[in-house]
Amino acid sequence: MKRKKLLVFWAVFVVGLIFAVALTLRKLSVVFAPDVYGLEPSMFRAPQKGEAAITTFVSTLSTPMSVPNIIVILADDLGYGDLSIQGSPAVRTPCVDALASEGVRFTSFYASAAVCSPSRAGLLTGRYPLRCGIITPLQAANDNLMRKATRQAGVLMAQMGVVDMAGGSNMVMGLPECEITIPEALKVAGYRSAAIGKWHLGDFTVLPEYHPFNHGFDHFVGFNMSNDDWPVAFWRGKQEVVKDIGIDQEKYTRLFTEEAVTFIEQSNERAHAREPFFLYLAHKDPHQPFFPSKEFAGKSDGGPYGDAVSEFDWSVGEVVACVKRLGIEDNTLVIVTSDNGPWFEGSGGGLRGRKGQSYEGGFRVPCVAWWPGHIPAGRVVDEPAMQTDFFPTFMKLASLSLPNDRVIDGADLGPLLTGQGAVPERALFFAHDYDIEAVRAGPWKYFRANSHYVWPVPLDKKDNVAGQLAGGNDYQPPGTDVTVPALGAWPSLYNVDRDPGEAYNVAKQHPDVVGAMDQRIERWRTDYYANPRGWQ
Ligand SMILES: [Ca+2]
Repeated sequence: MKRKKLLVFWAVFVVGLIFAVALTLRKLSVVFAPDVYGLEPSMFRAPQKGEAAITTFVSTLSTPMSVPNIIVILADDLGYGDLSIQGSPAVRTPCVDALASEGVRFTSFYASAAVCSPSRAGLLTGRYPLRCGIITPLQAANDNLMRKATRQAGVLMAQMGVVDMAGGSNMVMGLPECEITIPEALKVAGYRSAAIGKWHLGDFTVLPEYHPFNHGFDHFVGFNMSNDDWPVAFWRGKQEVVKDIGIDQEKYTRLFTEEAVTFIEQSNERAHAREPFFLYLAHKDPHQPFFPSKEFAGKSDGGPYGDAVSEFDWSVGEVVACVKRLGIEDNTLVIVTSDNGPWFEGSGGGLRGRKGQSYEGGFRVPCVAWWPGHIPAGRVVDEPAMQTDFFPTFMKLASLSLPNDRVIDGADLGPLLTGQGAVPERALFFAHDYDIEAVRAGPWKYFRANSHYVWPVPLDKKDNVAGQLAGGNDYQPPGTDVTVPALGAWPSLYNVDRDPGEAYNVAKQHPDVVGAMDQRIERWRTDYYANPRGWQ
């Protein structure tokens, strides 16, 4: 009995201690939080015009004879170099390769962020994810105390500049309802939409407002979170089917593929004949941990990662085969891409950096678009583009106006898809947490800083503790005011047309470009902090 009491005492003591540490870190993180941002979570939840209907913001421009079905197949953490058509020596991707040879392949295509949740928010809204308050992967709403405390420690350390782990510092717990997503807008043109696979835009098992049904999707089968966010739940519509899939993940790529095929078939049946569809098939592959099914395990030369890529490729083939079988290929646009660069495994194809980084390896992803009769076969487009471009591209195809009350950051890719023009000259921005670290315009990519230079220690940031310590290595010849950086010179400028590996900093040779690019970042930051949501 005495022993039991003692155990209870210690249990209460340990839990209390964890609470105290977590609360202290939370308090400290507020003390250390840089207030330059001036951002408040409430800013990201408030709609501009109350709960107005979508038709207040999006309207039909004309009544076209027909509008295309749209399918976006999103890989998770698939690297630029993981396609055989882009040079993978270890993985064969015959289905994506075939799509590229029958369609268009983009070689400078960027995700809107270098990690999952913000990237998906950018893809679905056409806006930089900073605008909706999602800067880092969203966490489970009821995560355990230890993980919450660890994250708070990471936030605190990040704010002190010791490590670069801002995880947990999102302004919101999921995609705010007041954002307008692709399926919400397409609904104005009569589209029926499905999300199949990984959601990761709010843990709707605890916070139902973040369910895909509240973001314009009519059909959902998939996970609430990432496949490594245990517990991760499997849902069908509004029904939780499996509370925690654990490591029983082998069946899901096939299951999601079959669900996608069923959705396409149903959409093509008489009952839905007049409804175009939008399918967002977001696979878990090849995000780690890798659980390829029996049919693929051990079959590639790329280990379990390569097997997962092969299975993703197979899934693309199945979806395209379905479209061809139904004879709707001349009315169906299929896009295959990835939410960010490769993480612990996978290939950036010679690009510098990986997932989480603003270098090309973090942001530049595969992108193939296929639409027989509309997209000429076998084209390669080197012009830069970003996943935020999908929203305005699809609006144009559906003959819809862009929302009239907010900034849409993307541009219509129609001219690049058809080969009949270009997109207007513009800049693409690369954010890491709340910092715009880099900008791409024309051949140039300019960095003010890069927090992940040596992850997770941000040695390159001279405005924080770690950076200042590293700066101690700078050499100053006695009696001079000259300082020679020992670890790296910032800012940096790369000509990514000639130097996609970002190997040669040419900032000193092109001070005019540096100046212009720096101004572009500064202007964007100024506008953003004055009007974070981009309301117009
Ligand atoms: Ca990802």
